[in-house]
Amino acid sequence: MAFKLYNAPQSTCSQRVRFVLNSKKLPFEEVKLNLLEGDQLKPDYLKLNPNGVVPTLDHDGAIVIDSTVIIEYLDEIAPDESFSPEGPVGRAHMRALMHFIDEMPAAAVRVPTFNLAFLPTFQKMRSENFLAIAESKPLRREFMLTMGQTGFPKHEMDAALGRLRRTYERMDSEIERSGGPWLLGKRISLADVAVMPALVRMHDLSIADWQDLPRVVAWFDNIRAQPAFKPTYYQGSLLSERFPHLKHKAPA
Ligand SMILES: N[C@@H](CCC(=O)N[C@@H](CS)C(=O)NCC(=O)O)C(=O)O
Repeated sequence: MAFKLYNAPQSTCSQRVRFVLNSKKLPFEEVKLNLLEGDQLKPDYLKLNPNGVVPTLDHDGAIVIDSTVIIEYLDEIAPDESFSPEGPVGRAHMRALMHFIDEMPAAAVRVPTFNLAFLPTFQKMRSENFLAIAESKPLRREFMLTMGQTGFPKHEMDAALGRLRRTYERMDSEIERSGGPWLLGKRISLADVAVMPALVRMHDLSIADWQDLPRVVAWFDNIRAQPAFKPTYYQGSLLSERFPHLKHKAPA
């Protein structure tokens, strides 16, 4: 089996896939795209992924897109060290959580990410260049236009941070219900992997807001202690490692 992963080091969606590949010890070739330079919008890449986003997995020529779909696919074709509950009811619960995660934290985390890390790059552009980039994005056109070159306004930032806070509270109640330490109980699942990058990102941006939720604090320590964590978050995967203006804020 040969795997080629088109992705970006700092991309939260890519980090989900790298974590599962590393956990399952599946060797993969990594093609790194520069998202700020628009590699994801080039015609050859759009043939693989018409959404113009990373990640994309090429498995022996079969193209699989969308990070949640890719991690489910990997768990299906390499079922050792499974990340899915055994029964259909447990799997349905896991998938429902993954949908919640994609709608809530995975979407919300883009607002602080763009405002705090990427905005200075967009602010340096001539406005016609910025507009051309925004218009060329199949999936993120409106998001970019709403942000503009002045950034998301305070009410959008507050709403995103509120959605993230509600995610930590939901995680807390899921862990309490399942008995922990993971969202679905004793075994780590794809739902844990799906939410991991949002919490890592918020921690990296120094706006982690779950210290009053000890179950979530323990969850965060546990996921960072997984053997797959370090190879997934290799040098350059954290925004504070890439953007000098964030460095002074980086958490210990
Ligand atoms: N639902 C997609 C979303 C992918 C996505 O938004 N990828 C981001 C990086 S995490 C991206 O490629 N952004 C490029 C852009 O905004 O132009 C997935 O989970 O794969």
